[in-house]
Amino acid sequence: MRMTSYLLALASIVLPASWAAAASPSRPNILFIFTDDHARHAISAYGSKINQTPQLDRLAREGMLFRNCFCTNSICGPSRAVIQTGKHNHINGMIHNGVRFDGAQQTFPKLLQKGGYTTALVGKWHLQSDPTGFDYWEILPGQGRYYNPIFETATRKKTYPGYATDITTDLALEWLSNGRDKDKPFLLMCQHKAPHRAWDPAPRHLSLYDDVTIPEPDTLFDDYAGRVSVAKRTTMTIAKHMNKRDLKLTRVAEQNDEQRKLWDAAYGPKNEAFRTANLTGDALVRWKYQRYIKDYLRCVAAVDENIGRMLDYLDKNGLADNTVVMYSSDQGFYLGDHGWFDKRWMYEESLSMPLIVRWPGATRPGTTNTDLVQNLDFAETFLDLAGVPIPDDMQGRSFVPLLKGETPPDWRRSIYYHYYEFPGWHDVRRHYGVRTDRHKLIHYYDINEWELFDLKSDPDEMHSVYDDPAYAETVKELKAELTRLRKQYKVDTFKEPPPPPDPRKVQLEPVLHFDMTGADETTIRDTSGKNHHGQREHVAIVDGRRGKALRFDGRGVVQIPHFPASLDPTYRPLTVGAWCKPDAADGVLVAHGSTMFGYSLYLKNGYPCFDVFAGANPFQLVGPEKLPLEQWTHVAATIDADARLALWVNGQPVARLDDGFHVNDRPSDPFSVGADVGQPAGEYAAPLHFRGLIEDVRLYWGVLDDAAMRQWAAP
Ligand code: SGN
Ligand code: CA
Repeated sequence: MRMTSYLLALASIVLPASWAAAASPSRPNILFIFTDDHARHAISAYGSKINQTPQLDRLAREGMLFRNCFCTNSICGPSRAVIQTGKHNHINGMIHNGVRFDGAQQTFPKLLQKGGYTTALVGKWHLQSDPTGFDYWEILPGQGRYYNPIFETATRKKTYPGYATDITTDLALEWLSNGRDKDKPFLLMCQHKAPHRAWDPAPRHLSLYDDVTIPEPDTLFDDYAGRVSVAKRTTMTIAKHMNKRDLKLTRVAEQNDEQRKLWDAAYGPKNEAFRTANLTGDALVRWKYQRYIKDYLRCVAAVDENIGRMLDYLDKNGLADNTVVMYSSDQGFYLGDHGWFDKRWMYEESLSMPLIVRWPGATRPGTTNTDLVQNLDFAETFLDLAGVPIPDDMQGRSFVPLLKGETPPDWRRSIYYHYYEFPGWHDVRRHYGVRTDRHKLIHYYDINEWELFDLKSDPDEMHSVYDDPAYAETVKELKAELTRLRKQYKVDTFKEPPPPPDPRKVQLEPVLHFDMTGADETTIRDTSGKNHHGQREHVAIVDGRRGKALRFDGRGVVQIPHFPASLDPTYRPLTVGAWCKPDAADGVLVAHGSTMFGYSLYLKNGYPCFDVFAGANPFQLVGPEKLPLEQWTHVAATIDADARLALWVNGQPVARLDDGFHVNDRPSDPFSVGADVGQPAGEYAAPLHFRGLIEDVRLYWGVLDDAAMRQWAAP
């Protein structure tokens, strides 16, 4: 543990009154203030170059700031599950956000409750199952929303007018005042949604930072040379992967009239100026960065103010001295660093968690700790603070000694990290790794690529030295350390779900073919032999171009109701298409999924279009010419193994996009023909019924070669 002399001097002034007097009080209250995606480099106590956080700074001044706190898995649900259990995700089950946390397992709130604490949780939870171990809980369902949020308890749902960060604090304070059993020490987990995407600021902060330019990170224009091959294939760049909602070029749906007015007054003129400026290239990236970072920091400003409200409440109600206040966030975040937003990677910006703890009477005010700690240690620390025994099966270690200024000689020298959410949002490959105070070794095990960073000479992790002979010994040592950690934490025996098939290895074969032979009253038979039979509603079978065709009258659809795994387009190269004879200029030929994950081949104003959505990132191709009405045309779309998109009309490519993307996770809505059921998988309002004839519908997991495409499209 280190302390600057300035802080030491400060501490010696403050100590006699508050520190020496109360010798480590037993069973303190615990206030855990937790945010979502708040990176350390957006906290001035951590040296932020982009904002001021006076209330967090106050907490740091009065407590201990941890410079080396890291998550075990840089994603929301998993981080929360680790905190609940004190165990790595392969043990608590929550390896990624798609899992439902098993709340029946041992968690620290339950142990505190048994140990005589009264416990409460408000705000973001995001573990899918109901919270357990709390006397009171009131949470945002799923991700929750910023404006007029809905909160739910075990028995009811309620919409609260206002802004989520304020309301979460209101609920927390209300419980402190009137909800809790005042005869018991309390645990209060106050968990904000902010500053999570889509970074919607409070009405009072909509114009904050309007008059300044926020400094750009040095790595905003990273080209990913010198890093793992897949670094450039991630869909989380400021340049290409921010949607209109992120950039506030569309409104927030949940606002009331008054909020909308303020919103329009703030963004309206700024958006107008943006539209007339017609920015392109780097200037456009810079504009997006400013828009993004300002909204992010506006959300942080509301968090900081609300932390101030909580601290003031403790002061005014005589609770400050016997309450441990701990501030953290589920993981870090890219604030334009490496050109990105989001998290997931084991690189510093998203691996790091802020951790500031104020423990009057035990922790020396204004101190800094540099030992390696993790969210894996939070549960153990809370139990230790409360004097409740720490179960042997927990995998972290209480940092109470660190808070008292004593680092045990056998404190950990390395941390283990493991990210699993692939396929999924933003396309970050699964990886595990080890970090010491100096080095970081990462293994992208699905593709068997490694990275090694020397954090001393390359703190921004711009150049992997894995292949540098000068580091051969370090690689050897760290590999041994990884093996040791994987054994210690029992990762080596864990069986995880297989990754999606390598697109290059997928064989070309039709997986669905509707040629309309063998159709009956309710079913369209799949003649590919793969049994992807479709259900038809309001669709007639009529004579077509060569054989039989489907006749759509503006309300019909053919869909495959249950989701066969064999139709999952995740990371697959594909060819999809049909012959069509449209009677109207708009209509869906084939669609699967939604604007989260999915694809759609359709006509808009007569133009053929192909949309692909990869984690809400839109990729779109539009043909240069309208399709003739009442004439047969062959339309198809392809995504190849390198995720290049193409749109084909009559066997010829008419539009291409070289940096497109695969559909990167399982679409939620069915595969459909003649309309898009459920949420739209294209930029239109669903169902966008087709009118006219469709025949010879085919889907392949692979790209047809030119000859095969021409044959299918032959008149
Ligand atoms: C949402 C976001 C993603 C984010 C995940 C996970 N998209 O899906 O950008 O990575 O949550 O975040 S959004 O368009 O819906 O905002 S987490 O905090 O829940 O792990
Ligand atoms: Ca998060």
